[in-house]
Amino acid sequence: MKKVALSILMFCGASVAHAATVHGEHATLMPAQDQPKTAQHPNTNHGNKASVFNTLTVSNCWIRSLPRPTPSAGYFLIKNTGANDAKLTNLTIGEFDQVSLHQTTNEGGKSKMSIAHDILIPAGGELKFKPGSYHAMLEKPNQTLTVGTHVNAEFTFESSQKAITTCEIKPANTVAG
Ligand SMILES: [Cu+2]
Repeated sequence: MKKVALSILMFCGASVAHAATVHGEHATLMPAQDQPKTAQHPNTNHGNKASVFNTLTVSNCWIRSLPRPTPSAGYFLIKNTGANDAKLTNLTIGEFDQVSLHQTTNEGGKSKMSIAHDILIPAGGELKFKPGSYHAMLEKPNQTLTVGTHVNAEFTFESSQKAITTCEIKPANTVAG
């Protein structure tokens, strides 16, 4: 109990300092979720557990811009503040008709990618999707995406918890995010 009270105190202290000084870290604290422009949720069946225990967040999401109909890839950071390990099972991005979760591995100097199973985000830990590793394989784009714009992405975990974030369309030659 003492520890909890202390954390709250520290949090309040931090908030005051935050208000008094100017620094631009808001983005990492609060991912923007209001993107009315292309908000088309194909899945209206949101599990009611999802909003109650929000221990999984996704940030820093970006998508490599490639000319249609070339498949592209998406990268992001998943954080798990919960007490249990989490498993990512699905990702939906309305602008792509086919989205799958892939893993690039290196076997004897040969790069190879395959469907990723058991994508584990450890309790209290994080997992980064990045070039050369885990990535979202984005196929069958249904519209042209402009560099600098954002699209909505909805992540589903094994617990049926969901996380929603926005992904920035970045130039094809982007190295890492
Ligand atoms: Cu792939």
